[in-house]
Amino acid sequence: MKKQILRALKNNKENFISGEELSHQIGVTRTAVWKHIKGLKEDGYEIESISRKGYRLLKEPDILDADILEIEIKNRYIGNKVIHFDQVESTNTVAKRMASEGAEEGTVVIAEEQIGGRGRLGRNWISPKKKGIWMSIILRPLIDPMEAAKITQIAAAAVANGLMNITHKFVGIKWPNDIIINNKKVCGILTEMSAELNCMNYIIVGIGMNVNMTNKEFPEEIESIATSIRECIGKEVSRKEIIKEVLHSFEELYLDFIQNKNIQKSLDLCKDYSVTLGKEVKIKSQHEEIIAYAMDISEDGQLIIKKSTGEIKKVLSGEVSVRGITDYV
Ligand code: BTX
Repeated sequence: MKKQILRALKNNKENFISGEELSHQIGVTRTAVWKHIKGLKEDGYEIESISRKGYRLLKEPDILDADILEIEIKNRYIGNKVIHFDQVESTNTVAKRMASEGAEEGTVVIAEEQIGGRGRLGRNWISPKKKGIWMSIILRPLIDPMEAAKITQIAAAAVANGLMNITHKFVGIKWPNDIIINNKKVCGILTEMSAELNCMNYIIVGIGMNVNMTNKEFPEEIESIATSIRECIGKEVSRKEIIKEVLHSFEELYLDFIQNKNIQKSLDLCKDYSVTLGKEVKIKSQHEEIIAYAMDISEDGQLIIKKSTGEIKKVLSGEVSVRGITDYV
């Protein structure tokens, strides 16, 4: 009911809508309308009420309400269903469980706080309460598991694109999964999958983005390598607006890949935004550490490097640090 009232207020943002009209539209008494308006005000919505005129929505709070996000994310698939938690271990873990229980493609799991947020290779991802966007998207693409790396590239392109639209600052992609502003990490992407030999069950794309924390609020272990959108543009930003931009961009690029088999748009964005290409990189794998020159990103999302011996090689994953970016060690 609250959702319907909010939808009506949002559709009428500039104007007043009378209690009578609301009760008529939604099919409840005027007292019920009044109670729900009261509830919305308690949730932080600023609603002007004037007798004989009705109600008018003035300002919305930056809360991540699943109902509201479902109304406002105007995508075909991605974000049509949003599941919101106050606190989880990891949204990727929750999303994996839901995907294995049959959750539909495009479902987005989002949390205010993660107490066991994960990065790659078992590293942790710091995810303080209400300060960032900690979300996971469930996908069911009919692709070969070997192609999973492309999904990370699509996500990186979507995040960079979405953030550029919001910040109007230079946003960089450090291949394959970090988004960088001012040489520091503002967002990380963790892609996980469940697959059989040559068929994909599901993919989870986890996106962790520092939004409204100040530099001082980062714990010591990451304060020199991490930044937030707020630090970058000098004011608090609506997490909801960022989510909408990023998911919108993601859907466009993902559908182009799934329906038209076209990854080119995403790859072009990854190359345009890249802070890796044309730089000296250090690649650490289990057995070796290579210093090389980053030349290009291949069709399948791999990094093409040139070693000092002249040998050209493709790198699928591994630890890549880029000279000039603060975590170059
Ligand atoms: P990564 O392995 O590339 O980066 C992890 C490293 O990044 C850590 O070891 C630490 O040095 C640094 N780090 C940790 N927290 C932060 C932070 N908040 N900001 C900047 N740097 C940090 C990157 O892995 C992939 C991260 C994905 C996170 C999302 S959140 C939603 C979803 N759920 C989940 O558990 N993980 C994903």
